[in-house]
Amino acid sequence: MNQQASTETRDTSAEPGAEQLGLFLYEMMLIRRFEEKSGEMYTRGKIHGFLHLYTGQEACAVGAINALEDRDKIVTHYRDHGHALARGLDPNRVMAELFGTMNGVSGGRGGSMHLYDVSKGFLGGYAIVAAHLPLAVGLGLAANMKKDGSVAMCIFGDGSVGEGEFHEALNLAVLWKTPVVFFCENNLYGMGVAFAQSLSTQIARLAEAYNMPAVTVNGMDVLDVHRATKKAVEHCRSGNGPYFIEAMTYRYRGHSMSDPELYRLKAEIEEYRKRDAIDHLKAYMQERGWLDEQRLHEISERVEHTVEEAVRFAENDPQPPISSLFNHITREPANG
Ligand SMILES: Cc1ncc(C[n+]2csc(CCOP(=O)(O)OP(=O)(O)O)c2C)c(N)n1
Ligand SMILES: [Mg+2]
Repeated sequence: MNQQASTETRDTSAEPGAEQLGLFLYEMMLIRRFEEKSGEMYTRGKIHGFLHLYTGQEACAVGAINALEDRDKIVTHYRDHGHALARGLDPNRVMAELFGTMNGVSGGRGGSMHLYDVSKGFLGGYAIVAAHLPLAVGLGLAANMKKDGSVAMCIFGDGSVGEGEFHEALNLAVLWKTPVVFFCENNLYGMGVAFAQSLSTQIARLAEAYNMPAVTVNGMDVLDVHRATKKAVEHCRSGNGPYFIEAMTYRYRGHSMSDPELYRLKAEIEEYRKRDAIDHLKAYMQERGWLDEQRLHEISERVEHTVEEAVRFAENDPQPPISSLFNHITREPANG
């Protein structure tokens, strides 16, 4: 396993330049603001049900998803807002889905955990831990059978490793040589148990046990994530089978909105906030003269406008009618 991805000898001319990093910064700031706003809307009673915020993990979504092409597919877990936004789903319709209204990306029927947009190859957030890993293997198998050159990205949390599907999916993906990038967001906690108290080894080493190339990256550094994911995607697209990335990251907020967070110290959160991925990227760009006050101001304004517009859209979007309650539950018989 290569834990030194950031210090590998590499061709720096292929690194993202000023323009691409400006886009990464915009997306990361958009996700951060969108999540803050979602939290606010939840406490105001506009969003019901479960809400898992992605704050702190932005570099993972942006670095990984920007390594994909349009023809590629994504399946992810329930902490999915950041992934949807990084994939270019309409923020208005994502917010509407959180509000449960008609023009939400899933018609208001899925909510926060089940964002979906087939036109973007975004095949869903999944609420059941690890249930989507076998689906990714199926997507990879389909890509091989259709020979369409697509790659499936499967994003999941560290909690998945305790599930049988994790092991079944990794094993089959290798045996069937499916083009799947397994992207694990190791934020150090499941719901309330520290990862260190539940697994005796590193997650990437489990992938190695299944004969899958695996790398551990700094999930608080968008460049590190992007670099590793590009390599992984290339590996998969070239017919070499799956690839595993473990991104070490941290969530700043509780597991969901009703988490008293008794399992960690506030000082630990503060410590990770000092390594904030957005601050890190800003500093990187400033050092190179790629980000001045004016540009940062423009990006912030655009973020603010997009999020305000998303809330306005969702607030004015109607609830699905009661008559649609049973739609999409059973299929209409073919002959009426
Ligand atoms: C099969 C299954 N068991 C339990 C749960 C309840 N549950 C929801 S989230 C979660 C923790 C998952 O943690 P992790 O995969 O690390 O993701 P994170 O929330 O840290 O992003 C659990 C146990 C579930 N949704 N599915
Ligand atoms: Mg976790």
